[in-house]
Amino acid sequence: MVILHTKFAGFTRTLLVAFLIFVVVVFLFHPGRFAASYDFIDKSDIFRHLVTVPPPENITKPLCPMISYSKNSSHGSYLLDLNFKESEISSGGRWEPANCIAQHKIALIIPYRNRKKHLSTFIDYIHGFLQSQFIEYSIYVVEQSPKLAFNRGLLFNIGYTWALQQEQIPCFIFHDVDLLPESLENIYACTDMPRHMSSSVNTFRYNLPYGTLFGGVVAMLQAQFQMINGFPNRYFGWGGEDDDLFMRVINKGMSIARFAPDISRYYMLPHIKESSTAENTQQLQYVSDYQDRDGLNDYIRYCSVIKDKLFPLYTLITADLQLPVGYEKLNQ
Ligand SMILES: [Mn+2]
Repeated sequence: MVILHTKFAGFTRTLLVAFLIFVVVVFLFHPGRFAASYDFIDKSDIFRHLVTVPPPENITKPLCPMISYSKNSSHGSYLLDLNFKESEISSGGRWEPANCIAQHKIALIIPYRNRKKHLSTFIDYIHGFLQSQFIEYSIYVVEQSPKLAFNRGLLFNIGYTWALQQEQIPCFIFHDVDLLPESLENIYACTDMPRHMSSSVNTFRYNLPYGTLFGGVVAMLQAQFQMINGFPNRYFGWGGEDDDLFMRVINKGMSIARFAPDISRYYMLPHIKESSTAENTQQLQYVSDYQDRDGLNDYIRYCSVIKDKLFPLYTLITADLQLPVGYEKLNQ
């Protein structure tokens, strides 16, 4: 009896240990472990927050249909199979629906260097995506010359200003070249608050790593972008400029909007992850000091030559950058 009891106890202990190991493993690898839960606009409220283009006075065509949001959306878990006809796209990557009046008009701004494969994959995908949503759009790729470290924020400021010189655009989408939207419910349009569109990315197991993340894909109205003085120009190298942008929005009394996680899904084209630059992280504590003088209103000091070239599927803006006088003293 005693022997039996000990054997039984040993077995229970083994079971218990196995169970505890199981719990720990589940805890460590659970997809939600690093998730920051976030507020988002309820599907039934999205139309109330979207900012549409007012239709022209005498309309000859019907307005394009809006996306219908179903309660249980069957979101794509991977990339969509979409098509477009190159012959229907105007030189420089412009398009508008032929048979209806678009309710959204955007410019897509994409900072770029050395990612040829990503660029062609992105461009081929996004035309079909935007056309399925009946968006009137133009695509601007802003390429930085090789000599200085990559400056994502500065390239956005350059692309924004250049696009506005070509045409009147109410809504801008600032887009990384390696992110592909997975759901057609993720409408490429602006909301009454600056909008973070890429809150569920596959490389983060479709979770938001931290609540103030404002990188990847962001949509802003012209007025919102002007109000925050655009992106900062001083961030060379990887990281920081997106957190700076978030603080700019908050400093001006706005907040950010997001859509539900199942709508905001993105697939990131594979690349080696870079690590953030120490100077970039340090600058973040001074954003409110320099926000009004570092941004849209002084980016030109960083530019020597800017030119554009119209390709069939996009406009390429090439920017030759320089460090402005006094740049070394910025952080002293
Ligand atoms: Mn990336």
